[in-house]
Amino acid sequence: MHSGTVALLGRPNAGKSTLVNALVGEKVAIVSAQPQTTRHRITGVLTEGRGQMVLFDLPGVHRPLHRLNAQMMHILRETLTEVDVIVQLFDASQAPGAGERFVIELLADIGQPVVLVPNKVDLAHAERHIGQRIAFYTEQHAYVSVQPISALKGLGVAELKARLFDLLPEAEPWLDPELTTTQSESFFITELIREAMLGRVSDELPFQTAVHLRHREEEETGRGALLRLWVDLVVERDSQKGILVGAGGQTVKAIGTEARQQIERLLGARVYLDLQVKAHPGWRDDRRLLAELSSSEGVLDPEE
Ligand SMILES: Nc1nc2c(ncn2[C@@H]2O[C@H](COP(=O)(O)OP(=O)(O)OP(=O)(O)O)[C@@H](O)[C@H]2O)c(=O)[nH]1
Ligand SMILES: [Mg+2]
Repeated sequence: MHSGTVALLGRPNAGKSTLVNALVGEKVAIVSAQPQTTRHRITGVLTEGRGQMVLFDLPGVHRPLHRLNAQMMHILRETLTEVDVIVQLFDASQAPGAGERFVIELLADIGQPVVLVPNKVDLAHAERHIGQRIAFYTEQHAYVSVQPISALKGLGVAELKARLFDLLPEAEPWLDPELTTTQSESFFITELIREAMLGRVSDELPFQTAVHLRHREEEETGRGALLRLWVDLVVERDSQKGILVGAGGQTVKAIGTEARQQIERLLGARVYLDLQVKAHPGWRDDRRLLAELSSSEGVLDPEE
């Protein structure tokens, strides 16, 4: 059997989280049309007769301007040095540029095999230019293979999976085969709320918003388990609160309804969600809040 770790590398919005969900066959990572959706290392686990693949979904590569972003890039760099195989994903529907060069630079001192994966081949723009876009990468790094895919439509994903298992070292699975993720339930809850929020707001606001689970209680009722959640949507400035609250509170209400339904579906419990919008100037540079926000993150040491 072949078992080991795989890191997902690429720019924001390349489709890394979509691919991790497609490989695992279950939703373990949130996805949105906004860049910088993933802020932590999310672990997805896939166990088959062939072995076990531990996938690390990572934040998209970008130049950090805040402590939050520096933390994101730090965990990314660290993960790249630890894994058995790296998957470098790019959006094949877009012309490469300086952002892509910055991603390739991260591979300069990396000795592990890297598989180049052009994604979004379902989009018309991707097909026409794919050869030339692949060449942009292969001229700058020695990839072990190239596998075009559509993570969204599932095209090429089985082929990619087979290639990745081939590249993993011969080893028995070391994690429980039933496991699909190692993140804590509380962390996944805040992620699902952030996903609902990202689907409702655009532009600069998503970068400036965090989800903070203040308190949770579980209760057994005659109708099954009830999960009560008290959650803050944290923004940078008082003036931004209005955007999330919306006229007559309709935006925060819609985010809450959407998130509650997702949490209920994925965790199989009834949920009561108290969602508040709060301003916390400078939260992206606040060491204490950042530590608290990542404390429930399911970090798995590949050496364990
Ligand atoms: N058409 C198309 N869209 C895709 C495909 N894969 C992902 N997307 C879309 O691309 C957007 C970004 O997807 P994500 O999976 O969140 O991208 P990511 O690389 O994890 O982004 P960050 O977490 O911000 O780094 C979403 O709107 C996805 O639905 C694909 O194969 N085809
Ligand atoms: Mg992501």
